[in-house]
Amino acid sequence: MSDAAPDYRQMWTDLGLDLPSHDALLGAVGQMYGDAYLTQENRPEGTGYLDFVLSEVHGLRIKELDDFRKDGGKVVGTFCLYVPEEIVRAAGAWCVGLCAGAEFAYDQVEQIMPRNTCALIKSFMGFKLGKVCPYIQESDMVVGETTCDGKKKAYELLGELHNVHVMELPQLKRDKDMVLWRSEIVELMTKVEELTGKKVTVETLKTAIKEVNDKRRALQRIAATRASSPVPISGKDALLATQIAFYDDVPRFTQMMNVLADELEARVANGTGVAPANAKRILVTGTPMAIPNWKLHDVIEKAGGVVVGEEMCTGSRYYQDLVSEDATTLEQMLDDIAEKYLDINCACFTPNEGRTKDVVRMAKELGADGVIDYTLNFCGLYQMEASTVEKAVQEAGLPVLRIETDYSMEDVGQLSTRVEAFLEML
Ligand code: BJ8
Repeated sequence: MSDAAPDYRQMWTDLGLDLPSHDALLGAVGQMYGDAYLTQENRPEGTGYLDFVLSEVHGLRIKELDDFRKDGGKVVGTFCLYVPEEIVRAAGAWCVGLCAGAEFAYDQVEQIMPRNTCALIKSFMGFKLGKVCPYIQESDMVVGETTCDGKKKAYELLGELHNVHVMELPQLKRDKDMVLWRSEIVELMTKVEELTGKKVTVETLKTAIKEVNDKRRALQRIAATRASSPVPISGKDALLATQIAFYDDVPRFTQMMNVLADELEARVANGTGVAPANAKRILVTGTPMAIPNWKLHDVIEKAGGVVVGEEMCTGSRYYQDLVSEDATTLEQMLDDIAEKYLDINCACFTPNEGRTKDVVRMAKELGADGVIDYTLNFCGLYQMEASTVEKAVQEAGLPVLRIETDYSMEDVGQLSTRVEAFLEML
């Protein structure tokens, strides 16, 4: 993590962070990063950019957001894939995914929400209450969404502390649901336009669609190389690339990920891998792994397996689909955006057959030997869906291991034992 450079400390103070708590958080994340990432061997050189971004996660990137806002720019924070970054950018604002991947200030969180709330929700409230997240402090507006019940109610609590706008996400995918969803996107557009004082135009939206598509295309290139054996990049590094996609500068990130993809394609061509060709290949599916949640990937890869894909919001759900670039009118572009985003397969939808199909398709395409279904404790949606996923994967001839966990490190030993046994059985 970044050394506590004096200029950053002043910036953090001005943002209202609690410096001792913030130092403790950065220290803990730096330790986790070192253990999980810097111990890897034979990493592609292009992952140096990921190391750099992570080392400046609360430093340089926050300074960029800070400078942007001092010049009159606006920042919009999000917690979910359904918030269209294209709309935010087209109105002249920047979009950042907010921190929700580590335990912090749970004692304060549990005073206002039940203990048996999922770690992702407790984490984002803890970051806010514990005053350790500079991203939310830099966010002029947070956009929430009516996905699961926990998040829905958590946004009410967050709304007492921050400017929050909630999008109503339908839970079915019928024509009338699309009408509602499109109207929510138009309302978001109006909200961001009010925030920035800039109108979304055909030109700005076209540019934003192209920029965000290019980012997703770069991640698709990286994902495609993971079908090779030996795998040219670890699951941990590929996961980190997707996590960083949510908050890094879009054109710069795209450029650097294309450089990484070039290197990975060359590695595939000459047979260079990060893991031996006989390492067991795992597809992970389930709830998102928000930064700095690297726990399961670390356990799998330290046990000798290699993660070849993530069917999750910090994985294929983020980059597999693009918004059409053919539209010439604003109305058509809004239709295309609504369609692309409603296509995401979150377990908050009923039915959610698209997810099961994606898991089976990805497992085949990536040559997976097994699937690990990962769910955060107390996430009823993904826990409920686990048996459907398991059945479909088993029918496709692959074994499944179900994992329910949280962000604490207490169960790492037990998880390792279960994962090792699973890998051995494959
Ligand atoms: S599109 S997966 S990012 S809602 S883990 S908070 S569901 S109780 S994160 Fe999600 Fe959007 Fe869906 Fe993706 Fe609730 Fe479950 Fe917690 Fe969750």
